Amino acid sequence: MGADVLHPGYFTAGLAETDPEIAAAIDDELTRQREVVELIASENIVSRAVLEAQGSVLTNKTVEGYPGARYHGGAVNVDAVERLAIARAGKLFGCRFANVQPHSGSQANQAVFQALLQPGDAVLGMALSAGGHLSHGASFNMSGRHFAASHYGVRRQDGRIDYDAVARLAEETRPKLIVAGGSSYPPAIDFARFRAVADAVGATLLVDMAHFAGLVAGGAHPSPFPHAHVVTTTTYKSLRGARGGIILGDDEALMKRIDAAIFPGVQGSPLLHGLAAKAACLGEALKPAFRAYAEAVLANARALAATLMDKGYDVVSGGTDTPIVLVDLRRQGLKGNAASDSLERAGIPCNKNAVPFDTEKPTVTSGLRFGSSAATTRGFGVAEFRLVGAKIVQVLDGLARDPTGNGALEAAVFVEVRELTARFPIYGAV
Ligand code: DSN
Repeated sequence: MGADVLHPGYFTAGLAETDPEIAAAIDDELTRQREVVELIASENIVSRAVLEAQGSVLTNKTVEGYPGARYHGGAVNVDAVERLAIARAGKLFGCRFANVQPHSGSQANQAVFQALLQPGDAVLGMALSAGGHLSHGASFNMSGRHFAASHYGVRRQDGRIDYDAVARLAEETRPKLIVAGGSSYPPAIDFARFRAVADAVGATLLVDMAHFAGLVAGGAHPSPFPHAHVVTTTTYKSLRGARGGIILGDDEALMKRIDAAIFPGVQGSPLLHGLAAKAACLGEALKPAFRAYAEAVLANARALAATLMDKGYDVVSGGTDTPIVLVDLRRQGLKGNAASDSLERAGIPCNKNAVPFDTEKPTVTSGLRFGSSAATTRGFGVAEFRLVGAKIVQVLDGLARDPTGNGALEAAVFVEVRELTARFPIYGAV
């Protein structure tokens, strides 16, 4: 009896036929992605090839362990995929070892903590409120609950890390691990300075380059190597891949501990379809065209920052060296939540974000975080980012003037946004 008798259409019918509700939601999401100017800094638009790898039959396969040393049989093809992903990650970032199994950036960071620390050990990371990430020791995250986390911030006058203050904190708290990097810190980080601080107290230096990894890959941002002992990243922001994480390093003994921390320490079976998608995105990032993409992401973010500043908006740190632009709305008297809702209704999704020394709750905030990676992928250049910056200002100025009556302006801007995005189609013209 074939599968078709037991469950007709199982291997042949598509989602629209078998589950119209889910198919409709996915179709609607494609329409949304086609129409809006996506400025959420942790998003991108993957290639058709990456999409194909992510949706491949590798989702049927389960293994545990690493290539050549699996706990399940039938691993020959996924071994080849994982070996390619490892080799490509090492070549792209110029390091000797890579673990490509983390399901996410948070799990990559968890594995580093698990590999290098005992519960209760001291760690030092950037405060969430200053632009750090949950997994860098936030009190409500595993990294802050199980470890003695201290935090450095940024200077009030320029929104930048005070490296002398980091050095003092490290002397006081004697961390075993120092984390550099964050989720909303636009300037470049002085990796050499962090390494000097780490060396002075005998700490390991972890650089989390999730937001600017694509720029490092494309030569548009300094590399954390050789300064970092270990580097984590996600694959789906400026690196332009499907969702997932990677851990990189040059120290064989340390990376062996990381491997054991990912499996069996933090995760079980890797997501093999995701692993193939990572390999595909790394392959794309190794091609010469990716360098032009990385340079454009940076130029576009800077064009957006400059446009907003020209119109009187405060951009934290006065610009950016990454895809991130962080806007402080306090001068306009706006809250981040209302501002992001208004921009979403105008077809420009972004996220509300705390700014340094914010007094609003995380669900409200006084800021907005923009990222240039996704719109750059669809072909936007500096001219389009200036135009989008002007539209953002139009919407936000309107909201500041009339907090409850901005609907007509939002709708008018969305019409212009649709006209703009229609000129830069994704996944084929409609
Ligand atoms: N780390 C989160 C962010 O920056 O939005 C998700 O990737």
